[in-house]
Amino acid sequence: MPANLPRIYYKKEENLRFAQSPEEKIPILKEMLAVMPKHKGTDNLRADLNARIAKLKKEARKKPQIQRMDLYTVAKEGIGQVVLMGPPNSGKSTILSRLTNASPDIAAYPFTTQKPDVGMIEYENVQIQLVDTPPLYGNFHPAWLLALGRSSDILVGVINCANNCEEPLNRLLERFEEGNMFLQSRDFYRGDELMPKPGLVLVTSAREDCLSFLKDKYGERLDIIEFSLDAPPDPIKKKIFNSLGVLRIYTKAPGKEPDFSEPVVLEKGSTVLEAAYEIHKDIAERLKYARLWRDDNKPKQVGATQILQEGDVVEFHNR
Ligand SMILES: Nc1nc2c(ncn2[C@@H]2O[C@H](COP(=O)(O)OP(=O)(O)O)[C@@H](O)[C@H]2O)c(=O)[nH]1
Ligand SMILES: [Mg+2]
Repeated sequence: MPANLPRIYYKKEENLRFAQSPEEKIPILKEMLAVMPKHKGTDNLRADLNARIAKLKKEARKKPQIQRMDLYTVAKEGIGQVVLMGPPNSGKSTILSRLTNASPDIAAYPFTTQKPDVGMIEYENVQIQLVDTPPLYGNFHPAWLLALGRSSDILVGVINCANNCEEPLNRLLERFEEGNMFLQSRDFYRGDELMPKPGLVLVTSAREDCLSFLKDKYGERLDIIEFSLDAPPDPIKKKIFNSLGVLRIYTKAPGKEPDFSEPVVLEKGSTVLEAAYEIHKDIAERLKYARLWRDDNKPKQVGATQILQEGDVVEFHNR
């Protein structure tokens, strides 16, 4: 019997390739189990995944240094995890305090931030987790720092270009690459590089000529965005949301209005079936068709493979 797995399963399997420690791998394997339909065709695969999880748990217990790392893995919250990373005094903690309700220590000396600080960005009707980290500085960064970057949904490099324009960016990209993260913008993100990492770069204290130089030289591959304390934070929140590569849809029951305060958040390119899986496995397994409202047009009857767009309203109909 063929397994008939949803596409989201293969995406998670793909993420598994980049995970390096048991701490990174276990949650991904659990997510793969969660989206796997329950039937005879998946029995072997489920048993196999459970065995892999058990083995990884054993491995994690064996290594005491990994347990210490555990302290600083950050449980994901909201629609995505965004990790700020960069050299000392580049403005990471300032950015966390500007974009979220968190109040990290901010000071003009290095190593003010010793462990991850977490805040939530409120963007329209969703929340995005923002994580501030200790400095990535030569070889002096803690071992868990790069693992946190790899397991993030997007990585935001932070540099200060007050004294030097190109060098901080080059050094940061090199550090990331040493950690197996090839930072690139979501639009550029083609997945054909060995270890692509979607994200962006925030530049603090940059002169206008430096910013335009960096955008000219790196702009095709990377989103380079100015961060200034004087500017309103909303455009930066929007860029962060966009680089998550997700879309929001709204579900409704027949005869009722959709609740626009509670979006269902899906990866771009997701189908009606994947939306159903996101809500509940039963809805997905019993799906017959859906009604779709888009751009104020009349509702349309669509099937499971219909690709969804930002703002779609969907009504599921079961067998
Ligand atoms: N002029 C200016 N100073 C900033 C900016 N962002 C941060 N700073 C200052 O840079 C110093 C280091 O900031 P902090 O956020 O603690 O950097 P971190 O080490 O990367 O977390 C502090 O004195 C901040 O007030 C900015 O956009 N413009
Ligand atoms: Mg800091």
